Amino acid sequence: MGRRVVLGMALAGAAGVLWGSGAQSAVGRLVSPITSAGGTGLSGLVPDANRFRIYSVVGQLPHRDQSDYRLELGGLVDRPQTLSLDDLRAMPATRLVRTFQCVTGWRVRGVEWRGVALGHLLDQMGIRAEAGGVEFGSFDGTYTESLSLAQARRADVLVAYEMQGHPLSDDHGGPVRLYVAPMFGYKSCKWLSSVRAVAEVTPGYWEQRGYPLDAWLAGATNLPASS
Ligand SMILES: Nc1nc2c(c(=O)[nH]1)N[C@H]1C(S)=C(S)[C@@H](COP(=O)(O)O)O[C@H]1N2
Ligand SMILES: [Mo]
Repeated sequence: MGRRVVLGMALAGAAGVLWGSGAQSAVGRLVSPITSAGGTGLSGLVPDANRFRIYSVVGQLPHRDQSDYRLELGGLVDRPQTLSLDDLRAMPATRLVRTFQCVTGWRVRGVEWRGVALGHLLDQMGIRAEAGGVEFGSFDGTYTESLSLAQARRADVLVAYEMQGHPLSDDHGGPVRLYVAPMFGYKSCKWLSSVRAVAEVTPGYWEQRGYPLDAWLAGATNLPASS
């Protein structure tokens, strides 16, 4: 475990914010822990605008080598499959530049993401008619999220492997995370390990703890969780 992680955990507690990192370069990162309350990073103020807070509900940063990474696609589908990072990189890529926003108030403008449209994977999986939702799992062993099928098919929902022109780092959920551009950050499951078609939308980690199922940012064209 790196020095920054240890320092961040010592100051921020076992869960929640580990440190803040700059949007512009992963190299120019500063240790910038803020007070954590129940793992949500609720500090009552935004001490440092335009910086990411690094979140992990398990209190550590899971690591998976790029060559060992696998994404399990399954559930109510005709073609369950396991993809490597190379498989994902060989698919058509989508680039998005958007503001990243946490429901606790911090935001980072102009963040560049690159990855595969989740809808492309859903097409490959052959979603069965009885499916209504998509469930996401993390190799941190704890975090979950979900979207309605209609939400998951939006062109601005990515299975992302690059951020700011670099491979996605451990702290931001690499090698692969979900990036749900039109919604608050908690939908964007880090350390993504599985995508499963399910009968209906199921509440994820934070939703079981009170966050709303629909997490639309202002200005997004909304599709309800039930659609
Ligand atoms: N596996 C996992 N994914 C997660 C979280 C988490 O704690 N664990 N936190 C969520 C929340 S609340 C936010 S705002 C973003 C933060 O992304 P970042 O850590 O890259 O800043 O990740 C989301 N995805
Ligand atoms: Mo968040």
